[in-house]
Amino acid sequence: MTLLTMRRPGSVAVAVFAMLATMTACSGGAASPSAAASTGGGDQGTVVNVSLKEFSITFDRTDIPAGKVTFNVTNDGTMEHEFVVFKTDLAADSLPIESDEPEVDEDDPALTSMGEVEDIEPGETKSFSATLDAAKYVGICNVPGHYASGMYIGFDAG
Ligand SMILES: [Cu+2]
Repeated sequence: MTLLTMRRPGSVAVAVFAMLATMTACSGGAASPSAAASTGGGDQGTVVNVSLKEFSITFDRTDIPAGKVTFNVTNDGTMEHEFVVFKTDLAADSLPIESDEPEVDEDDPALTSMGEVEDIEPGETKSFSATLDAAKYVGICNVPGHYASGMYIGFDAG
């Protein structure tokens, strides 16, 4: 999905398709059991403001209690990015890489996806919420090449 979008960065149709495909995948439940779209109402839990740029990821807070967390992800860079959170005991700079693509293997058993936002254009903010156990997590941008360029951040919840 990401590769398709990357090859046609200007295509609104592809972006919409990607969003619909993501929503369909989420309704299946298996890939992102804790992810939920932020509706703007209700309890957002702990809010973490995330900044993406070439090529780094920064949070506005380092203390993240376990429980519901809402990530407000802003693309402060000049190219399209995405943000994915994995629960994992691996170090942030040591995630498994796919054999045929320069990106993290999101299906690796050492990684549990907690949710993501894709296709974030420069200047755009997208949000998602996840319920985090007290554990170790890594947030990355998995646009091909971006993880290896430094777009990752490790953090603990709890
Ligand atoms: Cu990126």
